[in-house]
Amino acid sequence: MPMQMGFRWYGEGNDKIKLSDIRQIPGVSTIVWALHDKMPGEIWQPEEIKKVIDQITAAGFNGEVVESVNVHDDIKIGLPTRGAYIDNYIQTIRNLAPFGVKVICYNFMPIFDWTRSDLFHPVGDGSTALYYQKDMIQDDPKQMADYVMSFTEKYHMTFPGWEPERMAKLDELFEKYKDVTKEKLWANFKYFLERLMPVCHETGIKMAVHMDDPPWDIFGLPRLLIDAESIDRFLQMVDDPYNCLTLCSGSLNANSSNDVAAIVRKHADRIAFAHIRNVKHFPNGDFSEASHRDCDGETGILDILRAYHDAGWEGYIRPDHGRHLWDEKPGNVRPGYGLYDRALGIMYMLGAWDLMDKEAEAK
Ligand SMILES: [Mn+2]
Repeated sequence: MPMQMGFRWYGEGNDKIKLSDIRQIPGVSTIVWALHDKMPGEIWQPEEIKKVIDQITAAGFNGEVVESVNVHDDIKIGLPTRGAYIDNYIQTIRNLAPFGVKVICYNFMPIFDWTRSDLFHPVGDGSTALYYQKDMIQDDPKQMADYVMSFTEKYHMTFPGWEPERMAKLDELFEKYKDVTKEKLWANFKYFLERLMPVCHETGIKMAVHMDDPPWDIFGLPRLLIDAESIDRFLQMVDDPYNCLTLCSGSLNANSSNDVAAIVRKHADRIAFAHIRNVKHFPNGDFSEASHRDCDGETGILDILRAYHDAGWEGYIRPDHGRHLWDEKPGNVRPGYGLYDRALGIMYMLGAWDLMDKEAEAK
């Protein structure tokens, strides 16, 4: 079985892109989905899951990858209440299994999910992309949260990991995390995974942690999955075939010294899900997201694809963020999740992959 191409879809009424649009992109087998109205810690109920899976399968896809089932802050902080939230997480895994789900993507980042200073930054060719201005994300978490949340208010759009209910309690959250050192966060992470592994074996669902984005501490909050060394530590910490990675090339390569292809070669068997995103770096430390074409950034997209191909890798893959093209602008597109650039990214990846297949056949 070759790699399986996926496309992230936010669900009916929550995404302007229709499943019938995605159907016209060659090679997509898997819709990467979630119940986006669920708060971290809530159980996903079978009837809610069924409703989305029915839409996905009716459109000719499978719904084998969920991104994300978010982890409640109390689990990351290690509060006594974590037990009940882990029980809920386990129940959600059990509820997803009968619907054919194979991989759950999640992250273990304190408070903030992905972080950017500009969601619609001009790339220079008329398109826009997510942008990280280093000096804007240093001191004041509220400024950044307010900026991201301003899109929520203006366009009636919520972002995963940026739930208004959580962001309203930012001070309280920072206070709760104040004693959570990096080592404590690692320990809480291990505790969580060790409780999940038996149910993963039982249900056949792999837990695939997303890399921290960007891969460094922000606002004094520790971040764990940032480089090759921390990935080694993570995989050894819970050395189980169901404890896997969502290897996000763009998250890791925000630090340009991270060699994503080398990580693929070392750990292909533990990568359940691949995100392909290209990053363009600037000398002052800022970076912009870029098209998937290798030469448009420094991430090494072709080397990464070759590493997966050489490994005979059979996991799920998707274009990660794309630029906003043509008529895609604030108000009609989810930042990073337009239709066009992600479709172009898929064609780029499939082009490279098909050629590698042909070369391998000819040998
Ligand atoms: Mn990603």
